[in-house]
Parts: sequence; structure tokens; C-alpha cells
Amino acid sequence: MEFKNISVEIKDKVGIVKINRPEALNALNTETLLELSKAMHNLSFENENVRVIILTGEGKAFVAGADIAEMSDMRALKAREFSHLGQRVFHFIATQEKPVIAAVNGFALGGGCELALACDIRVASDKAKFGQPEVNLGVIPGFAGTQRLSRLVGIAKAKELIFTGDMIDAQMAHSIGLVNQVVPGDQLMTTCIDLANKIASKGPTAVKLAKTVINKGIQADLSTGSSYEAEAFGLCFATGEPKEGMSAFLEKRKPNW
Ligand code: CO8
Repeated sequence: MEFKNISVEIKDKVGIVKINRPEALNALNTETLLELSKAMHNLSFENENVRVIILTGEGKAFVAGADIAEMSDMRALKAREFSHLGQRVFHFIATQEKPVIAAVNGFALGGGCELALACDIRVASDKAKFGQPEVNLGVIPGFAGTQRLSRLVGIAKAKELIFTGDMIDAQMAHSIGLVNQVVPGDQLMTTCIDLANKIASKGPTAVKLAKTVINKGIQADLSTGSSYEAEAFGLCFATGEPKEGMSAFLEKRKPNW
């Protein structure tokens, strides 16, 4: 796949998508969002070998937000359309079945923080910075940040970050539960690739169903969520994977999925 603003690399069972517009700190314009959408659809649906996806950015930013130059002369309907476009792309990332790890290499601001929030796991470089600075520009988060941030870190912290527009460092992001772990910048990609390979070595259908059930269940009451779990637990047995996983355990060998 050839793109202008992103690159895609496949390493064994891991797909690595890099936003590559460093001259604009990887800001998301319409073209980049459409390319990201295409790459994610391709890795999700047309590349069976790929089991885990890593999303990262080139240079000193993960993504410094939606493209302010593009947004600056938008009118209401165009702005709403742009918001819907970003929300659809991020919703796809969040809900397609393969796990997505955000390797947050630098600034993750506005739409960039929202992109990281749409991923399943966030690993941050110690140089990363997070924030929802939209109020500085007279707007609010538009790629579902008001919703995903509050669900992840709680309403009080989300309101503080969104109302003040403050930037926080990776350690603070870790302490409020916004990121899973913080690592030295030069170890970010190896950490994420190791994590991705570990996940990719597990039962592939089990991992996909676990993602789906956690995502669906968190929106539901405990009893409804538990029933999703039971359905998905049963569905695992529609593949040969439980048989292989359990035989491998009993035969003291690694499973061959
Ligand atoms: N959009 C467009 N260009 C950007 C953006 C951006 N979000 N961020 C940085 N750039 C550009 C700069 O304009 C600059 O370009 P040039 O070299 O041509 O002047 C280049 O990237 C480098 O940036 P800086 O010189 O500013 O780099 P610094 O290291 O000095 O500062 C910062 C880095 C602190 C990250 C700074 O660039 C900054 O504050 N950027 C803006 C961050 C921001 O406000 N992001 C939120 C944007 S709003 C948003 O994301 C809303 C999402 C929902 C949209 C809903 C649809 C309507």
C-alpha cells in the first residue's frame, strides 16, 4: 500500500502504521484520516496474517491534533462532517477485532490524544505529552475525546483536562490511567513489538473475541455483559483453537494456531 501521509510495514504477525507528516507534527487532515482508514481496513480485513496492529507517529509527535490549518476556515456543516469522519475512522479502529497498540512517541494532543484513546493499549515514550487543548482554539474535542477520555480516566480528571487544555507528561498520564506503561523513548518500538508479538502468539480468535466482549460489555450492565461473554466463550469452540490450546498444554508444547 502506497500512501502520502502514512506508512505501513508488516513484521511477521504485526502491522505497523506510522503517521508520517512530521512537518505538521502529524496533524490529521482529511487526506490523512482517509489514508488511515484505508490502511486499517486493509490490515483488519485483508491481511489474515496480521494479528496485532501498532499505531505510531514519525518525528517528535504521535499526532499533534486535527489539522488546524484545514479547520480554520470551516463552516458549521463542514466542521460537523469532519468530526463525523474522524469519529468513524476512530470507531473502526476501536471496534475492529484486532488489538491496536498506540506507541505514543511524542505529542498526543487533541485529535492525537483521541486517536490514542481509540486504541486498546497505550505505551508512551517518556517524552510523550498528552492533552486536549481544543478550548484554546475555541472548540471542544470532536473525535469522541469527551466520551472516551471520561470513560478511561473518570469524569473529574477528563473535565479538568478538557476545561483547562493543559498538557500532561507521560508519567502523569500513567498515574491517571491514560497510558498502560511509560518506557524510555529509544525502547518504545521494541517494547510495543514485544507486546504485540506476545499477544499475537495467543489464541487468535480468543484475543479478537476478548476485545469485542470487553468493548461491548463496558457499555452494558454486568448481567448483559456477562451474557456477551458466555456467547463469545462458546463461539471460541467453533474454531479448532481451544482443542489445539488445550492439547498443547497437556502435551507440554507450544500451541500451533
Ligand atoms: N495542525 C496543523 N499544523 C500543526 C498542528 C496542528 N494540530 N500542530 C503543529 N502544527 C504545525 C505548526 O503549525 C508548525 O508548522 P510550520 O513549521 O509550518 O510553522 C509545525 O507543525 C511545527 O509546530 P511548532 O513549530 O508549533 O512546534 P513546537 O515544538 O514549537 O510546538 C506543539 C509543538 C506544542 C505541539 C504546538 O505545535 C501546538 O500547540 N500544536 C497544536 C496542538 C493543538 O492545539 N492540537 C489540537 C488541535 S484541535 C483538535 O485536534 C480537534 C480534534 C477534533 C476535530 C473535530 C472536527 C471539527
